[in-house]
Amino acid sequence: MGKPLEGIKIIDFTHVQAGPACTQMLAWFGADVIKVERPGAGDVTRSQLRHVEDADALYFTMLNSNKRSLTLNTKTEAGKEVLTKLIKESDVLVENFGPGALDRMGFSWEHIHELNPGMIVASVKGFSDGHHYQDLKVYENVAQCAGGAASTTGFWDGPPLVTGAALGDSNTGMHLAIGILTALVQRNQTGEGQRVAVSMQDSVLNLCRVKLRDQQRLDALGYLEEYPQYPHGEFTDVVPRGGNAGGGGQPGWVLKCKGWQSDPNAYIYFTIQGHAWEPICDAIGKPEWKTDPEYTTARARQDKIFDIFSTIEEWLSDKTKYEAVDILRKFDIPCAPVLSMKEIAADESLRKSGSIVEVPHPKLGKYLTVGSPIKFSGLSVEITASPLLGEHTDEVLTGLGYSADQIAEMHAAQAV
Ligand code: CAO
Repeated sequence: MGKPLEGIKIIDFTHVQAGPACTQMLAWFGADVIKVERPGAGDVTRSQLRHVEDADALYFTMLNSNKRSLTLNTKTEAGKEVLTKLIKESDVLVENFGPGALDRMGFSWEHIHELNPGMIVASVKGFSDGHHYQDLKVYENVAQCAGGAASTTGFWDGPPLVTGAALGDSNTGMHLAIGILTALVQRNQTGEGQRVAVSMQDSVLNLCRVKLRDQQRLDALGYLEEYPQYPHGEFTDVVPRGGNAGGGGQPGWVLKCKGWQSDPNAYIYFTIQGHAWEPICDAIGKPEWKTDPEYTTARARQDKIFDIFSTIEEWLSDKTKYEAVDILRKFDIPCAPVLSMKEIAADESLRKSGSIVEVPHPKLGKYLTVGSPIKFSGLSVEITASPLLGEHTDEVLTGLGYSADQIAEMHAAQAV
């Protein structure tokens, strides 16, 4: 069976993380993704945080697998000519330059649409068109702050906190991928391309919707019953940082297990799901709580939730996080160990499912990267190495009809 996106040609004008994460996923699913990079330099992440001298950094290799690399100085006439030809025969152009850069290059949406009416032009920007910050350049943590994640993450007595998950970058790329696929489906119906724009602020906000829910509840009630501040602490008029509290109707917390004094990740996340209260009492050796009206309902438990968590921590004190989860899973209690990256890298299940893969690479030998988190019954996603800078330049130019002499001239004309 062919790959679903086979035949879709994508000009990948992306760099750093937000855009590359999007186009990498489309490449995994079969699109021909041609990464256009500045000659001599390429995507800045090729050289950022290297761990092997003269080899592409993992930051680059882990966001650009399954692609081809074409070096092109699109500020030269020769480069513009090649880009024009590419636009005429491609389906999608994806970019995440700073605001206005594509227009300054001479490739406005109107011009691209004129060259190829079927083309989809997909962009990531920090803020959406017309937003009062639309001129700002944006990186990951800036977006986490602007999208509501930072003000609602962390502990109430500390500053706003960003998370290690790339909510601003990769998450925005995933939103953009959905937008591109939607526009491709619409093009099948109408024959027309369109612009698809996703802002990092909006993508973070989309994942923070429960906090917007909480703001409205707080406005109405003056308190939020599932937050640690309730009922003993104070609320102001803004959604507070809730530490490790569960964001839904099920109270939860990160609890210490055996060895927490020396192992920073000797913890589990423990959720007190309503229906699991009786099994929890049995599991932690507190059967008397099953019938005590002070404990039988979620509302009755709320004002002593941290005492309950302390009791569970006492029970956990002689169990490793793995032992604890193995006991609790038998009682149908939603929980998981807090896993370090070292543990995740070595996880046999993740390797078996293809969620973590080892990829051979000409300069790094091999490297570990994430595979597709989406599993299909009719597609097996194979991850191949990211391209070296300009690895496919001659191949792509030949495909566009350039002769060997013209390609040599092109290289000379584009020299920076
Ligand atoms: N040939 C010639 N010029 C090229 C080129 C090529 N192949 N590829 C890029 N360029 C030029 C662009 O034309 C642009 O030039 P001008 O500014 O002179 O018009 C420049 O390189 C790129 O500028 P930039 O603003 O994109 O790059 P930056 O390093 O200054 O900013 C970033 C980086 C990420 C802050 C900015 O691109 C941005 O805000 N992007 C949108 C939001 C985003 O995606 N952020 C996520 C990044 S991941 O953390």
